[in-house]
Amino acid sequence: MGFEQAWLSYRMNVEAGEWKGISKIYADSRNPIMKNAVSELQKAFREMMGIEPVLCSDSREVKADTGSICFKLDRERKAEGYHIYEEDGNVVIAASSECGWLYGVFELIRQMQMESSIKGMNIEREPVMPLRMLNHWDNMDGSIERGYSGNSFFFDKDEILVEERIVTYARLLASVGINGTVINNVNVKDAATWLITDRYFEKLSQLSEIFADYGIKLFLSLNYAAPVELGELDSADPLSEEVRAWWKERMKLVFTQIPNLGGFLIKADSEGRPGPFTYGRTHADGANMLAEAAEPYGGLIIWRCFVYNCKQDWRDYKTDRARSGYDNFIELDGTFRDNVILQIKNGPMDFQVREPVHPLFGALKATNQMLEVQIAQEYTGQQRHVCYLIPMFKEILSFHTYAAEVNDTVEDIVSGKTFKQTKCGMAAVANTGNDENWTGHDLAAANLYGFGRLAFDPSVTAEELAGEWIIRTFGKDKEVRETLLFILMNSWRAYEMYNAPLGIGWMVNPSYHYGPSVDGYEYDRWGTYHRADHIGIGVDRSHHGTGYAGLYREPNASMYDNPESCPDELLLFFHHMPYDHRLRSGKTVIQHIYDTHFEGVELVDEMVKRFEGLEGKLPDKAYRRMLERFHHQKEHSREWRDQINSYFYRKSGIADEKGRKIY
Ligand code: GCV
Repeated sequence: MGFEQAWLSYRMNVEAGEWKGISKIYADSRNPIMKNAVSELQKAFREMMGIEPVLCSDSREVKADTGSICFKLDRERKAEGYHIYEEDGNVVIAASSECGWLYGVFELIRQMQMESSIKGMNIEREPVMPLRMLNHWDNMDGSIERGYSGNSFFFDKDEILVEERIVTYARLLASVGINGTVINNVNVKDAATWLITDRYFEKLSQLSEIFADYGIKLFLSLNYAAPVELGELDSADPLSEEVRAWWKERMKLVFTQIPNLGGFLIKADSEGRPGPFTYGRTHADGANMLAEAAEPYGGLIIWRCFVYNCKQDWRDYKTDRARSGYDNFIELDGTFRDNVILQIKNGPMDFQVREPVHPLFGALKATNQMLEVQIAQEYTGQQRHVCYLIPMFKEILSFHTYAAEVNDTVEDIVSGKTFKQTKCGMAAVANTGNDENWTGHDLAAANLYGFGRLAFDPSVTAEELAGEWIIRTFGKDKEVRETLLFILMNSWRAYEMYNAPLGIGWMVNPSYHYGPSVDGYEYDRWGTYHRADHIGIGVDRSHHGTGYAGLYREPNASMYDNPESCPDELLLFFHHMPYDHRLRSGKTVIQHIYDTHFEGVELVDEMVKRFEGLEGKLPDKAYRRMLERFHHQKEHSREWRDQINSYFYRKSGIADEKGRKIY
């Protein structure tokens, strides 16, 4: 399938005379990263201004010039950081490494697209989070677990694809500062177990080389039971000498055969995947065994904390899936090797439209940590509904954990500020596939764009990111900008309004997680309940219930524990409340449910109406793709509204104060 260039389409016309005055680029482009940087710059000038600055290799001439771009070595600067400034009418990009120059080039192109003035330009940046990664859940048969934009562009029929698209993929990632990617699903099965064997080394090295030339490290998801499943040993016990020796040999082979490999991501003892529990060992035993073997090659072991008992009996009111990540890992704090990073989902459940921040953030003090978010919209409309997630990520990053007097937010922790760590960062479960526009819904690309930019620089607002993404993708037209900004900035709020109420989550169809099914998970064995009856709804996670609220540091623990101080939007996550309980907003729980469901649909109608006004102002193909999805969202939001409202009307017997139609 063909593919578009997303925000690197360079389809807009840059008019500004200052930019048009650039006539030379001074660069030594022998290094492959520099070669890519320079050719990107040339492409941008050519496509947006129709000019071809001359490439000169001798930078001594630059002094006598104006209207040129040149690259300068600045050894003081951190790797990946850059300083762009104007000097005597020339643009200088100073950095200490090729990656810094590459990021500087993408920054300059961004400034060009925003038509910022060159005169007096002075931009200094370095990435706030050391690791900024994508996690693809791509299977080797070409399918993607929770993929909503076509098939994999990495794999097909158990083979690795190395196609032209990969280069554009790498450009897109580098342009927003993403520096690592895990290309295969964390559920490693069948052929994927063989990725660490010579069956796939050649293709993997080709991929890793393409990525390396854009400053990106290749990572793989690993099958914990590989020694057994590859038929070489009878055990994967992390304390067995034989198993440890096997991994040492394997890591030596893999790291020497795949240059630029960054390391491995592991899902163990979770949802049926094997892990150290099989041998009565801890997650630290498992992670440390792999880390010791990968350490000589600078390899990282990224170990996921998504571990829970997925077979809870509904009569059991004490077991709580939300607690399990914490309970499984807290005792292990400080016992992991230095090249292990624990990767923690943003919330304790699973990427719901609203969850509290995972309590491990702020609790773990002596362990490298990474935040995992999901831009694949598994529970937030599957890239058929528009749901711009950056405002949610901003809230998560700015959450105060109270783990320290200062620098105590999630952002501080995963940037290494709180506990002085260098191996930390943020990963997003990717939303890409081989659809022409990469992300199914054209507007879902704003999540990919925003995620990368945010991990590099969390100080940017969600609105700024949306605004610049719109300009870079669709150009400068004012109406286009204002309309799409309105849609993006209201989309998460709208989705939350017609979805499960007040933080309770999970009212989706089990297994494929799309569309409303209030009781779908209530009568399932996965321990994800809402516990609604005719009097009230919610899970008691206070000290009277599962005690989950107490896992946070004070004052968060007390705030969540008490229904009077618990924020409305999370009330039912923490408490079982009667329908006539008055929220802090002044509304009763039941009236809140009705109102938000009606208002959510009205907001979608408004978004669709405004979108339809853009006909003729957007590229036709993109407009039609989006229009089809908007029409679906309009219908589907009504289904959500009606199912949720009638369910609670029938359960509670309480009528809507405003007398609207509830079935
Ligand atoms: C890759 C959820 C998803 C699964 C996913 C899992 C995980 O349960 O529904 O598809 O598996 O999370 O994050 O490992």
